[in-house]
Amino acid sequence: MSSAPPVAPPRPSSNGDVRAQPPAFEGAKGAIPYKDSDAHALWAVVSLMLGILVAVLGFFALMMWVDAHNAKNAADRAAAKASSATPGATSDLGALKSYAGAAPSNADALAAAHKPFPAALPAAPAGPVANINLVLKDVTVQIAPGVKYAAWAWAGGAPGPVIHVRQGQLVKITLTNEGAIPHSVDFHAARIAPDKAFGDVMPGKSVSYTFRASDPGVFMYHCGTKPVLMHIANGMYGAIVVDPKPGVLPPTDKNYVLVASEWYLSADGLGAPAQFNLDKAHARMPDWMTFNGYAGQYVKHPLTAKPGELVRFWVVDAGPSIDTDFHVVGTIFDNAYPFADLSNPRSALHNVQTVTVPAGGGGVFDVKIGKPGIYPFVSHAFAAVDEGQVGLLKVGNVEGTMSH
Ligand SMILES: [Cu+2]
Repeated sequence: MSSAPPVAPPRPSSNGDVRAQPPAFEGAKGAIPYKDSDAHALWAVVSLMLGILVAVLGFFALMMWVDAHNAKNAADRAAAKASSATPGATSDLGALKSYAGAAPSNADALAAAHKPFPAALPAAPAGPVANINLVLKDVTVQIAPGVKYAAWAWAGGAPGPVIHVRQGQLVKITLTNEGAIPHSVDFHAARIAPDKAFGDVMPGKSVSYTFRASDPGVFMYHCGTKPVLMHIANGMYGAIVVDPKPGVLPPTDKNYVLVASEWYLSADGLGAPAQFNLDKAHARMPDWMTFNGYAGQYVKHPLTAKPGELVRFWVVDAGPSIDTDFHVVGTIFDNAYPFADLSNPRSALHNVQTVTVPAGGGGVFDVKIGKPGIYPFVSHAFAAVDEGQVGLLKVGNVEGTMSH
């Protein structure tokens, strides 16, 4: 902004007249004589500019007030909403009742009597075609000592049978639905149009499809009928191991398959069987988390190895929604194949402690343990351990139980 010229204010003359004071620089040599009309023009310009400045500042001040006012209104509305909400509406999640850890008095004896799901990898069928027959069935299963659950699962319960094929085999799936409602089966090991192969099968019907097991690894299979969350949570999942070509992976002494999953219960299941609770499943608030469908079954019935043997864990996380952070207490993975990618074993990880197996994914882990002892395997997201996702690997002929 330009400054006003140094014009002295008018002052009375000796005779009382008021006249303009000459500019201070009037005496400067070569100065242009100052005129009244020039001063008026200058004042007009200055006044105009001051006016514009005031208007601009005023505009911004108004905008700031509007912003502040809007923010205050928004805060008031939020506060009013919070204070006017009903207790039930704000505490829905808090109102979900957990049945985690529910157990009858004879739980220990029941756990000892429980026949554990066979974790040992079965042999792959010989020949170019692997024929797989799967039967879906509504069955009541035990998911923890004394805890019954009305499952939609497989003829043998949940998870479904471990399927073992070799890379390159043609896999022929025959699915029979003995359940009360439509179901289907989605194989993650397949590269196939899902709308053709994974369609619903009506109760009492069977369907067959084939796929080439071209990708080695361990993969989930599951019912893909809507709502998928409910069908998986009810037990409709399993694992398929696709062996890579011989010589690709280090040879093993023991192979164990673990399918991690979580259970969402409508009741404790100690009397009548519990059923699926959708609110808990949406909140990802399981009551039980398991390896192979039953909480802590390999604590009472440990998996075994001899000192120095190479043990391979083939892990699938069936979810439906929570990852498994796989870890073996007391050792380090000699080889880890994240996401069960066995197509390029040179990209495997070595000497790592914990590897996440995502829901709907797999992982392959090798351990070679020299010192006899009891080595727990867990999801190291430790709420999962409290809810049952834990087992023991007993190395050598040792006594005792878990340290964790
Ligand atoms: Cu289903």
